[in-house]
Amino acid sequence: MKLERLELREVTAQLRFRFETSFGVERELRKVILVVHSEGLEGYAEGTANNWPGYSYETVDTIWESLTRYIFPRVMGKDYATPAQLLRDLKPIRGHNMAVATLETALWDLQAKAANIPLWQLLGGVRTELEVGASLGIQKSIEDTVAIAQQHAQEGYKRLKFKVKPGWDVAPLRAVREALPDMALTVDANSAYSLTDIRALQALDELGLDYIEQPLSYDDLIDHAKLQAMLKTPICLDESVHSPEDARKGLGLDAGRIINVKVGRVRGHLASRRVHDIAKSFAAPVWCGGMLELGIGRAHNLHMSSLENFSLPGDTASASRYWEEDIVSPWLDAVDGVQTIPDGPGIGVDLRTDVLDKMTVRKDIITG
Ligand code: OSB
Ligand code: MG
Repeated sequence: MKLERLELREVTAQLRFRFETSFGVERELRKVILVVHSEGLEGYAEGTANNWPGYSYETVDTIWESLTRYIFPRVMGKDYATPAQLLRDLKPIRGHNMAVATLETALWDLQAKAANIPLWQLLGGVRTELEVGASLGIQKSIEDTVAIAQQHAQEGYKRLKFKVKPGWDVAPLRAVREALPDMALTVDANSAYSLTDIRALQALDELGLDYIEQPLSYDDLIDHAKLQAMLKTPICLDESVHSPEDARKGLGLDAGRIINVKVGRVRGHLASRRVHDIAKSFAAPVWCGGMLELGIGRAHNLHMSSLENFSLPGDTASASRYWEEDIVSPWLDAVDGVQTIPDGPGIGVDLRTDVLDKMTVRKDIITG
């Protein structure tokens, strides 16, 4: 896969709902889209950072800068047999995992297209039908929370995840639990708590949640281990795991018992697969997280979720839940809470260049 010509774009898209988390509100999203041209094929990737450094220090702007200033100059014109070879050349770049993953995942798409197989097969996946969940933002009231929970349960989602923060946790979840006694429910705090909030966390522990996602700091494993020892509910690590090494340490310390794998956060598909393998060796399930992706990032997430140990529903909900229009066809929509991985070569979706052009706010062409 010779890196002959790269097309980098920034696009904007309006979310169909207001998405509030403990770190802020998302509405108008900016995304980076990369098309790698190589030997007559096109590899597609999406940068998964958000607009603002609330979830991660990486943003749309840092992805753009890292790719154009540090990453592309090291690799342009080179010929890579595998994404692993690319990663070796990018090893000196510390961090910027979402930027590295943008190029790495495009190479996986290319490699699968060159072999004329779907990406899930190249990754070693075992299933093409995926049970999916939905991640629901903080609502204005408890009634709104119960209503949106019931709506998504009716649509067939297999697990509902609620964003929480101190002061917005036990009461809304208790109301949802009463309305949906048998539903798989989880919460995601995006690092909003500390050990001094133990009373709220212990009250959540009584609600029969499948897991509590990233309650404590993004860079912490020690306090998560202390908290896990005090809870029946498994902790699921998200922000704390940036690498397979972090997964080994986190699970080894019993800082959590489940991992949310986000392809960008851990540096791409190869690292995601390693996190998956390490979790499996600890008998810990993983699931695929989301970053409010457009169709390219969503397709990559679906392919990754085909691996065996992705045994819990992911945040890989229907694309039409998020967007009026998407940049790929076909639509990546779940039917009764089940997504089917697109079957064509590579990520298996076509770019809708008309929509992409309409959403594009900047564009750069890099040649080798
Ligand atoms: O913590 O999982 C998270 C979105 C942006 C940043 C962080 C997170 C999320 C989500 C939404 O929960 C997942 C999705 O629906 O794509
Ligand atoms: Mg999360």
